[in-house]
Amino acid sequence: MKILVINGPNINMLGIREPEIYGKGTYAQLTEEISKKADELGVTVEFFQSNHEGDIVDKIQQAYGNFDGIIINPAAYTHTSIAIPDAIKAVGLPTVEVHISDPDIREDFRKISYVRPVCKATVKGKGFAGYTEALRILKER
Ligand code: CA2
Repeated sequence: MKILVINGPNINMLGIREPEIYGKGTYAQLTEEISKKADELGVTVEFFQSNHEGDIVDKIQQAYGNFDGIIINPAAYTHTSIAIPDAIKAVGLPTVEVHISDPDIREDFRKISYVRPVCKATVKGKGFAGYTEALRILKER
């Protein structure tokens, strides 16, 4: 089973600021943690992080026929992008939305997720562990 793990804008800056919201871990530590869990579950993972909406759309399209599922934290694009959920719908791959924090208990503008309706599940507010939970969800399907 091959899973594509996509992270959106500024996730590469984790650990540098706002540790009270996102924790102290860096993006490198995040990918390490996910890789370990993936090995345990016998799942192959590939990581992609971009600050550019169109690049994320391209990557989702390229996943068609090459991956069995997608884990995505679209970061700020969660609350603004229509192109990302359209791409997820277009490829038809089972997708789990992950957020490190819980956007629903933060500013009002974070309460809208355009991605949520096209995802099999949303895991939020569980820190880095949310990604490993998403792996389990996709594995169990
Ligand atoms: O909680 C999440 O995972 C978010 O997707 C993170 C996004 C935010 O825009 C979403 O509303 C919720 C932000 C990504 C990282 O932003 C940083 C901000 C300061 C320092 C480092 C990273």
